Amino acid sequence: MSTASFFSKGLLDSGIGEVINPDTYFQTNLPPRTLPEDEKKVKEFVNKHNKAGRRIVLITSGGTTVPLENNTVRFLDNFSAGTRGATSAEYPFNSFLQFSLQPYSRHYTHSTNCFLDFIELKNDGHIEVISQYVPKMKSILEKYQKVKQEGALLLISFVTVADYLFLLRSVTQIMKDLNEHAMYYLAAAVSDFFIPSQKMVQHKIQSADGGLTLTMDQVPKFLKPLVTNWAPKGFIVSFKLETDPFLLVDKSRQALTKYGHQIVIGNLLTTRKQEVTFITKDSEPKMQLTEEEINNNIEIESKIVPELVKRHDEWIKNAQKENS
Ligand code: PAZ
Repeated sequence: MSTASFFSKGLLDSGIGEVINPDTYFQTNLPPRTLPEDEKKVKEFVNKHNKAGRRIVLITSGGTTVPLENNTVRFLDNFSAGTRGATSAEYPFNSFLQFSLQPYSRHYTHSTNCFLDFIELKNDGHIEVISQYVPKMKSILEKYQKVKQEGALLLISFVTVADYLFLLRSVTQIMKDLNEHAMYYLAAAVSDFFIPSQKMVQHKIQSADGGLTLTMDQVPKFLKPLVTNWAPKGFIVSFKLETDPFLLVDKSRQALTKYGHQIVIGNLLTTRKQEVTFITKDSEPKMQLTEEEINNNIEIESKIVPELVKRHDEWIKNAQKENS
């Protein structure tokens, strides 16, 4: 099976803000300026790969910022380095909405992995990859070039939570006709709180005025309209991040029950790279890397993605049975 994918990339509450519904949110906030251009790219991408009989996966990844001023100098960010989405996009499915780390180049962009440390300047002025790094870089480069040649990866950026939500709504609606063949892999860390533009100060907040007290409104729970209206037949996987191990499974199950999608993958901040829990309607298996796998730099996404592809296959088969 070949697939194609997209990939994408804020919190503080010190008061009680308003709660609005998703429609009001979209009516009272401005879409990103690049939305029409991004929609065009996504339509072309979806049409091309759909015609070629490839499955399409929307991967969202990275944090979402919440500006504190209309002329933004300061903002709050939700934690995410963007590793989950960027890494997942390199395994058997590839696609996205993004900021921060990107697939393939992520191996050479961390502060501990600066690409300049992998190359050397020769006496004749040529620049070469240091020989010990060639095998790994060659293998990543081959995969990257293949994906590029096939146009199997579309990168779309977002920064603020508003950018993210407008893009998410547009992309899922463009993918709606793919029905059960579309997968939504929602790993972005989406802020739960924001300050509406009309309640935000115009200019940089001045520290001369003393401490800062913020009142934020709640970002509406967009998973509800996504599951019910934007992508009602799609295979939808969301992630849930917690820091308290005693809350993880309960909070993940609450999300699954509330929104009615297929899987919530629960993970803890401290162990997210070694362990996740798949919460489905009738099970909650843990997926863990062994000590040996950790020592061999195996990435947990190399297990998550094939498992999801298998479950998506079953989802498609069941939908086709129901339709026949
Ligand atoms: O990008 P990263 O690898 O640093 O972190 C990934 C993650 C923990 C943000 C992701 O797996 C996740 O749980 N996303 C959902 C976050 C949330 O509950 O809003």
